[in-house]
Amino acid sequence: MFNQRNLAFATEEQVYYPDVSFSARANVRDARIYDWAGMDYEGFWAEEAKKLHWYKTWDKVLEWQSPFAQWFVGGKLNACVNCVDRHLDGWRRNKAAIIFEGEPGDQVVLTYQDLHREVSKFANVLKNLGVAKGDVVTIYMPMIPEAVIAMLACARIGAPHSLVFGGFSAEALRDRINDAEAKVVVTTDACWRRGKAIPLKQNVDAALTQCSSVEKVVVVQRTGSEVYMEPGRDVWYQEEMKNAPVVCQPEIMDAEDTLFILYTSGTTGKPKGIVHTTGGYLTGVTSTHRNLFDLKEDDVYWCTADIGWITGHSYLVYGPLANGATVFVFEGAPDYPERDRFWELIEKYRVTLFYTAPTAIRLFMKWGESYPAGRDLSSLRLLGSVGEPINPEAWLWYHKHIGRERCPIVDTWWQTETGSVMVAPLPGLTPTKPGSATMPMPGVSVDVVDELGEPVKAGESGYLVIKKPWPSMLRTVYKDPTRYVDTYWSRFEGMYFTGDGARRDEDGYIWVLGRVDDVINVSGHRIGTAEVESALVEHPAVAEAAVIGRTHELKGQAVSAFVTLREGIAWAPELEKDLKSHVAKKIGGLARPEEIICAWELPKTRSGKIMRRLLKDIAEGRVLGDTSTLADPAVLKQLMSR
Ligand code: 6R9
Repeated sequence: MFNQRNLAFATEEQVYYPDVSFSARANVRDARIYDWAGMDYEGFWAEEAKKLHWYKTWDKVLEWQSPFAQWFVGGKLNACVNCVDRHLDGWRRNKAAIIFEGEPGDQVVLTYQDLHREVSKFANVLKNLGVAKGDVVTIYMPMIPEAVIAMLACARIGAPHSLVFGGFSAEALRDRINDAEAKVVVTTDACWRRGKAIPLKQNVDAALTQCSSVEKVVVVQRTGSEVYMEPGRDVWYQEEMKNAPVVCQPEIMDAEDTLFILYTSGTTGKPKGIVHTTGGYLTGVTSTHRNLFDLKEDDVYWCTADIGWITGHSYLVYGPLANGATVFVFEGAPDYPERDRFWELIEKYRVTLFYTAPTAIRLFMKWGESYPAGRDLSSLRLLGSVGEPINPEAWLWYHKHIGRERCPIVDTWWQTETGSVMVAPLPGLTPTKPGSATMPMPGVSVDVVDELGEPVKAGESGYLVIKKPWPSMLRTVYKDPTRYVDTYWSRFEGMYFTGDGARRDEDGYIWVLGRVDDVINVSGHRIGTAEVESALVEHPAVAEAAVIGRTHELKGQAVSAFVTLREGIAWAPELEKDLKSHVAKKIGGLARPEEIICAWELPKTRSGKIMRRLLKDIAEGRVLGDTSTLADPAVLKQLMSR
């Protein structure tokens, strides 16, 4: 197959082959894995599932009532037991599960045994606060060990968690708490960001003025900032943990019980609660983590993604811990106190596997190679990329200046909805091409199809779809199965539509081109144009708004907004500033528009649809595409002459 060195590639000059010595020791070295997983994907996934700890094995691998799937039907397990308890029997109990460094430089090491104790205690704290199996717990925390502990404690007692990224605003938090009807919120007083304490508890307080479901708030003391504690509602983590019992029997969960909900932006204003279940999700993330990162017992694995995103869930918590890995967790920013902080950490902790995002790599490129060059990165043996298409220049820079031309790069395409990686090279097998996520993972049926759902020919572009169910797939949109069907399963008959466009090259390699729907990918984070638009029109000065993603050198895409103002309101630089902070307040800093352009009218079709395509051309300074359906050409003139 393609791992043969004599295989001819149509684009030979761009091909990077796995190093022979790496391949010889790789976890996956037999290319026939693709064939047999392809012939019997249910059998393949069942074999992967058997590597987990089950109280009871399943009666049936897959129950598929399209588009609703159940995997490992009748199987019983607990995700926390798989991530923690099962490593306690042998020597691994004294292995570091988490090595943490905070932004100020504080360090914590938790062995698997330590993790077991802390998780069990916190599970008891949650129970004591009234959390029972099935109750949702919202976690709004920075990257500290207590966030991992809180997630695993929820999993232990069968309480689905819902993480909300710490950069989200009080209002975004409120909406997510209300949609999930969370009973308890776990947060911190504040978090460290470039030497400053950024309040989190304050946002929780603001959110909770409009959340009736929340009964208790647990506050981890992180920065020591002064916070308000509501009597009868708010408790300190450190206080509760003091006397919590160390034994907590895990709940025996059904394979299909919800493990967590995670909100993600879609094409309409309201974020979707993506539902992941226990058995299939854990199977998917554990298997892919082991195979993609070629995990060995003595690796130190670092995933820079925040725990509030799916990458943090799957490849910082569940996948690596289920595999008994040593996970490095870092709270801070890459440029604080210096621009070599990441490389300093790799040198200091001898990190071997490093997983980050293209947006970070482009930033490192901009800062220059002297920062990594000054550090010993010889411990690294594999690099990963996730979150957005990686441009070939960034890939080559990563390969040369971080991997020092020794480390394979796994460019991993996947989504919150897919739960685990769907398209990526296997590091010991797959020759890579800079910028291509290469090919579907074993047992996964990804294809690129045209408007009619027919596979595109080699060299052509189309829509990225998934044709068969997979264990870690989302099961539904929380409380909205219709939206699940409409969003993902209605575009093409019997196929899951990813929302991404892709090209398949002459060698069959997949090149993901980015979103083809109304989702903007800013620094690897998804933002719905509709969310930003509705935030803008809520502002008293704005009559109408259209938001697009335009190409941005560092962020991949940036939010660009076009607005028309209400009668009598004049455009001014202060208003632009005010609108930007209004969006940040409504959604979070990530969604803050890069620029806001004021127009007297937005370009629309004769049927009244805003022509975002033209706005994109304007924002990117391109020659305008087809304008024949435009209702009033004068509108464009004004926008162009800005
Ligand atoms: C894991 C994650 C999903 C969207 C996805 C796509 C983009 C992610 C990518 C990639 C090209 C990669 N994306 N990884 N595009 N190459 N390796 O990022 O999940 O936050 O849900 O975003 O991100 O557009 O559809 P999520």
